[in-house]
Amino acid sequence: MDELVRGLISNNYLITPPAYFLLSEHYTRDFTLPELIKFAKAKGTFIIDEIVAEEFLESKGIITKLKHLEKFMTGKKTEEKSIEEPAEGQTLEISEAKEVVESPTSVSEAIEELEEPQKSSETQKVVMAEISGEPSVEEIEESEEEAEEEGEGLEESFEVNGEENGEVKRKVIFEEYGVPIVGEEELPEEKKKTYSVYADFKVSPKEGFEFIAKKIEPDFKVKFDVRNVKLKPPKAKNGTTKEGEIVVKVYENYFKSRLKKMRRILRENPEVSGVIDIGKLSYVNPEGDVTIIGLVNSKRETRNGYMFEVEDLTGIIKVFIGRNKEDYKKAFEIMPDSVVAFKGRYSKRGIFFAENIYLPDVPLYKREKPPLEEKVYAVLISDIHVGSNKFCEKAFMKFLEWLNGNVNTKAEEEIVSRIKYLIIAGDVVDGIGIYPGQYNELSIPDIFDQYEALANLLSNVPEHITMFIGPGNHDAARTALPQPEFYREYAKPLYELKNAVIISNPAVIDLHGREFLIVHGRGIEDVVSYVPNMSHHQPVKPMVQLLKLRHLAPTFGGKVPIAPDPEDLLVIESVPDLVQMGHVHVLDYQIYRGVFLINSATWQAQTEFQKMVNIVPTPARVPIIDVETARLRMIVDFSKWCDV
Ligand code: D5M
Ligand code: FE
Ligand code: ZN
Repeated sequence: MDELVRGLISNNYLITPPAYFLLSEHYTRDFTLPELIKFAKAKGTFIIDEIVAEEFLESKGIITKLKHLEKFMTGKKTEEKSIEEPAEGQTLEISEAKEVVESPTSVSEAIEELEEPQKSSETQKVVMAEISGEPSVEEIEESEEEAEEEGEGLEESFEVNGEENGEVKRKVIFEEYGVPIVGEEELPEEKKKTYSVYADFKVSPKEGFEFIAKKIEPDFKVKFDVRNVKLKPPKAKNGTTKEGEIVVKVYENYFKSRLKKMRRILRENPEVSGVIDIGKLSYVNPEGDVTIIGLVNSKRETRNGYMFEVEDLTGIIKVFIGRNKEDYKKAFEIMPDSVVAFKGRYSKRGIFFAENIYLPDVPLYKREKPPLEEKVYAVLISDIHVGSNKFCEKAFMKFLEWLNGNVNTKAEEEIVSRIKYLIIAGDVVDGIGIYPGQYNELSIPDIFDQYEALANLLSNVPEHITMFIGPGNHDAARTALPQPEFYREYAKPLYELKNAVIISNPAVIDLHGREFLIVHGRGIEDVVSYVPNMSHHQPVKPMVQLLKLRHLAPTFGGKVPIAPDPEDLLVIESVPDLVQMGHVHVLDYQIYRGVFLINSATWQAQTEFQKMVNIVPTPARVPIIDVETARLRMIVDFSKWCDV
């Protein structure tokens, strides 16, 4: 691979093909790698595209924009640069790299920052070097020192790094979106993995420990799994139907489905009466109160209140609620695209003046469930993030030992002996390419190995405990919600676990007659963005909000991508006994109208990215749920072993 591309990749920067064509002919002769990185860093980007490249060359006085554009428009490619550069150029680069190291405001800062995680972990460093096969600027400096000592030239020092000049056929391959990847020809020979996939970690049930759960009959059913829903995609009626029409049709069906389901929920509320279609409003007696149910297309604060645009299958109308109304505050809770009911009067001016707002919500009281003969417990976890160098592996191993009977107190003994279920609500591995700079924070830089590592760990969960495992946004699965399953090709080792049931996100599990709604929880992000007084630090509040709206991610076009399936599978159709979410990495719980809501936190310590956005996780706390009451029985804290 080209030296420039390789150098950038090893420092965690990417270059697009047009930018490469622009820069390659000038590289080493007119500018150095640290200079380019410094420039990109100042621009706040990890991707060097054509614009960045152009601005960089301009800043160096190498080109005028016009000149370059002309050349680029004619499509003339510059010759790919071979590794056999004049030694002079190399020397220049080294000396400049060294120079910037000494300057406190230089690019070395950027590079050091990026390389910090490698420094903190020797393994990581080895992995990085092995994968990229390219010396980072830091390593170049080291090489230089070696070279100086030995009185050798730079080429030799590259050989130390396994890069023999000219012998390997260099080739840059550009993946989709112009991301350069390593060419086939130069993939290094398969080497032994320098990271552990926990194959040698084995725990067995503690001898003499009585696992009462072994004798308790399992009683579980996956009540709702996205994969069991037969979606009927609309078909083109004839040969002339265009693709675009099908897309429109899918969205139409999606919203129809949402409206229909939410209408049913809202009408269970006895206060929501006298419902009429929006299209029929102009026929009603202007004196009487009526109720409309519709999807809120938009919401706008005015001087005196809130103005909404509300739509049902028969029409669209503007709905106004004044500040003086009792239900005015409920307007804050309405998220875009959620479905709510308004009671009020239709004015012939075409505006509906609302007195009351009804969120779909859940009934005030819950039906009692018959008691269970035996106490059984379920353990809720999420966001394990195996493969991240912030994964609290020691704490997770302690947890596995605990499940196997290595307990500290009598109370723990009683609980462990009766644990029958372990639910894992997504982000089970850290994945790859999930956020910029993630590569530097991976201890297992391969998605297959991450799932293998996770499965090796989970193979230590005692066999009498049934695991339910669903995907999250870091997993190898569809990004848009709902997420049907882990892609089998990647997560094969999970599917092969004997006592695991793979579930979708979301899913509903019935445990001994209690309904557990299991969701990864990206919808929380949208609530935090759209509803006042919500924060990541207390995730259960946004979870309650979603329950009140009876939808796991109501807003289209927000932070969370939603697949326009022909049916809306994110509606919370039946009221569960318990809702578990993860994603925000903070343990938090609350009872709302008889429903127990809990966020099961994480096994990942704070990442660099989370530091930047002020997310403070509470890793390695394990909530244990009493299945009978669907309430919290105990939190076991393993965080003292989370010293990553
Ligand atoms: O999410 C871990 C936490 O990080 C969670 O609170 C959401 C937050 N997060 C994740 N991605 C972003 C972006 N792009 N901006 C802001 N906050 C984010 P996890 O899914 O484990 O990465
Ligand atoms: Fe996560
Ligand atoms: Zn997540």
